[in-house]
Amino acid sequence: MSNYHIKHLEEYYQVYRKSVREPENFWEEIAEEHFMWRKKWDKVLSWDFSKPEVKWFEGAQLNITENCIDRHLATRGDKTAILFEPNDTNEASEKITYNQLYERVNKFANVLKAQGVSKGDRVCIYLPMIPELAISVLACARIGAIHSVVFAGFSSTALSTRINDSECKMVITSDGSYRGAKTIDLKGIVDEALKDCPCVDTVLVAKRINSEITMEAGRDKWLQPLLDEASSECEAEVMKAEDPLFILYTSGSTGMPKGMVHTTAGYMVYTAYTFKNVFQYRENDVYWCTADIGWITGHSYIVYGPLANGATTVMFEGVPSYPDFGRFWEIVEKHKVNQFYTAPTAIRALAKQGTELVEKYDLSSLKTLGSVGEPINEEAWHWYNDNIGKKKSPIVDTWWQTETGGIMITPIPFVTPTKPTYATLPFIGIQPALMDEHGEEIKGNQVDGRLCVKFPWPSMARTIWGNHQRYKDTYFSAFENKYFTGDGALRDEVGYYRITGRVDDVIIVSGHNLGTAPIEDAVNEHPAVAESAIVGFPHDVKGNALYGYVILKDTGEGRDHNNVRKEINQIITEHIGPIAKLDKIQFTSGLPKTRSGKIMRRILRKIAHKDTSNLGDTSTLLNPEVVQDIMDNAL
Ligand code: 6R9
Repeated sequence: MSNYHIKHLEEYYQVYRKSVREPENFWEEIAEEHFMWRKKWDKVLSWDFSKPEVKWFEGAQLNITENCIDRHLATRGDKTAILFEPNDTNEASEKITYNQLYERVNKFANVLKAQGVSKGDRVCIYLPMIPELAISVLACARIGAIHSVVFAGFSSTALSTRINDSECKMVITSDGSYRGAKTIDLKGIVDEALKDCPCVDTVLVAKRINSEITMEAGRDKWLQPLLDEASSECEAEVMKAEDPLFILYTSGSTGMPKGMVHTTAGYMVYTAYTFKNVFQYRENDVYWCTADIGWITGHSYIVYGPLANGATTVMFEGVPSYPDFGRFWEIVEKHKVNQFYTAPTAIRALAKQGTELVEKYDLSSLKTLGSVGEPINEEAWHWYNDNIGKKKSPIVDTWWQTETGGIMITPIPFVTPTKPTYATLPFIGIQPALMDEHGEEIKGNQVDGRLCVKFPWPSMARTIWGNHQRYKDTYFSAFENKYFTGDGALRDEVGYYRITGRVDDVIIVSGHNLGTAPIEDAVNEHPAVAESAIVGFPHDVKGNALYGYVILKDTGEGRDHNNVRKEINQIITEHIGPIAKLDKIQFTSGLPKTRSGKIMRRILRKIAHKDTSNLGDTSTLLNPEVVQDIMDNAL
């Protein structure tokens, strides 16, 4: 079991050095010993960041579901694979064993085939956190269809944009979803989206809330009767290592969301290997990641990584505040959760509630705590460490991205000494670099710069669906021969990394990446709006909240500004989703612009941060007078 499971710091350094000196040998050994291949590779790695082109395990053949399910049946058939915890505390939790998962995935895969889906077709999955979500993801992978999961909190416009971009032929959804005390009409949102999606010919509908919905004849089909009739054996499609496994959209700084394409073999190897080490998962542990499968965290660390290790992975349908703010801890106690992985925004929201609801529950099963999605501030780190981990469960602050597929910079629990707010050390095989503004790598410690990666790793995204040029421009053009992350970072005196936040126009709100451009586009749709600029400002629960500067077409005299604010947020909700709503909207007569017409967001950001003592150089502005006016009326 060489190198697969790292248990002390010396070993980390030793394995890390090997992974950097002989990356191909290193990954070959991991791939060889821990996975099931239909055919082994001819070449471990070929790469060229100038194209960019990266291939891992070329020539290999496999099916990821055989690795996540079939191979466990002999030894773990009756072990719980997925532990489903419903929104409502009165509904029983459901344990799906590996045997049952095999059967359900195979049945679902046969339904997909019967409905005309075949290898390479794109299938959009728009489901709440119910077992069908994980099962449909795996069913696609079983037959080689490319899944594109869209988070079920996105609006109909956001959904149709994503469906059309990758020309999905099928949508899998449910009648509705539960979210705390509310129900959401998911099918209605799908119906609305599909008015603009000629590529979709079939909609499969899972029953969850038993609501009255309309079914369009010929297009919409109830899932359950089809599953009931399907065979529970479906031969796994033999996939090539570099065949696409899925598309997952992430926000860019401009316009259209980017459909990041992940491929099969490298993604599997890296997510499995990181899962094992970053969570120090041991057989019979119960692991829980609170993310939604609509995000990369859920893909890699609810579904693929855990199942590839034969783990028990919890899927929670609800929200941390329902029926009260003790829900997470109630679930930890109930299922004796050993590894708990969540986001700083959730920690801050829970910390606000005090510790009474924490103390009510027995959290002694916890061994490792994880954090992901945004920088974790010192206060939240300590609250998590003191009250949830009781100072004995290490916190793994894991930095990574949709684009990286798996965790990149992180402590290994019980191995790497942690340091609040630091993601600490690169994971095995990851070669980070900090770059200065002249494109030079900054060597040594106690430095900061733009975070890049200078060598390929197995789970990196290979392209943007339908737009390889954009992939190159976004990630491989800022710095020669390096992958640019869009984040800033510092490296301390011992070589630990701390991520300082985005250096582009992406704002992370409650852990969700939001591009400013699409929100501005939405705001500008309001008939009274002439122009707008969105920036982030610090928020004690969400991390960042959105501040909009809006110029109205007329002076706005006589208009009810609060009504306009409401309407703007309504439009944003329709176009993107409620997560992108603006917390503050300031009406202004102008926006600070450079002579080339670019909005100087740096100034707007400072004003939103209430940090106006040093606005920096404003002399290059076309309209410097507007700055004072904006400051005087800041919210
Ligand atoms: C996995 C995920 C990616 C962006 C990333 C960075 C921020 C994620 C972080 C973190 C500081 C951490 N981010 N984890 N920042 N510390 N531990 O979140 O993917 O949704 O694509 O977001 O999130 O800014 O660039 P994704």
